[in-house]
Amino acid sequence: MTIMRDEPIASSLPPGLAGWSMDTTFDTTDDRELGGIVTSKPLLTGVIEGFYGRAWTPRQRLEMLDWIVGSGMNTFVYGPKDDIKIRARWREIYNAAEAAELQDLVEAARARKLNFMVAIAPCLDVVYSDASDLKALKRRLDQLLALGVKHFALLFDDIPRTMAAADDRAFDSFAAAQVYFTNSAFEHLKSQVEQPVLLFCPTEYCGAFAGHDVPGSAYLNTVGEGLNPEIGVFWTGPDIVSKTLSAEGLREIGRVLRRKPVIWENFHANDYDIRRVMAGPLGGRKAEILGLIDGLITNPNNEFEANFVPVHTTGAFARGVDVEGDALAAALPIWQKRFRLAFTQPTKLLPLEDVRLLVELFYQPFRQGPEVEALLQTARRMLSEAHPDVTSATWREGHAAITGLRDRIRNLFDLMTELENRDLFYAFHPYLWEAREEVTHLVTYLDWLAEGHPEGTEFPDRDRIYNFYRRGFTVAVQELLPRDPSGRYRHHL
Ligand code: GDL
Repeated sequence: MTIMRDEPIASSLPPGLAGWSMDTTFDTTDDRELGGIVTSKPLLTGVIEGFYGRAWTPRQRLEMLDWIVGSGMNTFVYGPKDDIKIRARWREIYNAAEAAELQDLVEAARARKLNFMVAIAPCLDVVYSDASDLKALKRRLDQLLALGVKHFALLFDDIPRTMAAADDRAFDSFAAAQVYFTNSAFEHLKSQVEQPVLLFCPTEYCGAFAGHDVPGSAYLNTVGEGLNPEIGVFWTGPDIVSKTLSAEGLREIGRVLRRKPVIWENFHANDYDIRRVMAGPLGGRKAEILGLIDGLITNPNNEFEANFVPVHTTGAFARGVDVEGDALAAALPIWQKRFRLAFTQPTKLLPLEDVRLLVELFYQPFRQGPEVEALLQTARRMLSEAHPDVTSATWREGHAAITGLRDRIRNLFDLMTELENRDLFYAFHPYLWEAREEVTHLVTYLDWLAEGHPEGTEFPDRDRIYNFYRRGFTVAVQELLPRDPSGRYRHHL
């Protein structure tokens, strides 16, 4: 969908989103335990295109702005690792075509009253003490300021902690070098524009990178002490992809940083595991954390179309709504409108229960959807003995239930091939293919068990190449370091 610049916003929203309430000024409660830390800022909420891999298209970004508005959030951060001028070529300004593309986004965001933030990641080869590098950064900022950008992020994620020899001489530490560089950028922004916003992504952006000792991290303490208090700091939680974000953990990082963190939410990211997509609701976070953060910005799936429920439920969470219940239930029928089946007159949509099944199958990083998980549990029980009593009512019921799941997945797979929206189709196709293959294989096995094969006969494994899509170089390397059920490495297993 191309949005005309002077088109009124309400009419440019996708059907179903236009009437949604937009609450971008959601106020977080002051948290006294942080003592003395600025708390009155409105929560910065939204989406960061901040993953590795193929970036979204300009059209998808415009659509994402609508999703952000529709889910009551207020910010889009442009930061694809795939934009070479964000990271490897950070010193180079955008050419005319690239600048025009960004300008479109600036205007589209402005028309929707959204904050539009641009990331620059000078971290790979910057020499922090080199005046010409600071000049290069200012030139980049100036170009973006001229395009109307007022919100910026400086990213120092995923880099080695080594500095140029000149920096080792010039600064007490790696953190001090980054603090100097970032503070200087902020001073420059303040001299050019009123109320600029700058976020800093530290190299230690999660507890794991601070050796699981946040208060003891010299790096984070230096950032907390030295970084201009008006600059926000990104934090992903205890891990890069955090199962939970606890109030206690957020108080701890808040104390060290001397400000509340802005959460860079990787819960729905999938760039680190190409076999998965996270299409379910946000989870593992309780509303009590809202008073302990200055922002919640989600970095979701590479597949744009898989992100409707993630974005919607993240927005709902930021407004204090129960995500896995109310927000998910509200999002599904709206998302369903994108699942138009081609060649149907009048238009037919993928049935709601199939949209729900899609979400159940590709739910969250740490669990499947509840219904699918219950069925997997049934299958685990059925296969927990070498010679199960396949004539028992429980076993037969389980067999029927798993067969039913297979049939639903096959049906979903077939219907998805008819989607008019091919991006949506391809967003799930590889994952759905695997799901169908595996569950079909499982049912074939259960059928074979149920047939009561004669003692000593083997399941005809040659009918299917053994685990065919889990082969290749990566798996061969991974198999060198097997892990036991508790996750510990046992190379001799
Ligand atoms: C990261 C990267 C991010 C990536 C994510 C998930 C941060 C701050 N940086 O390490 O670009 O998408 O993990 O793989 O999260």
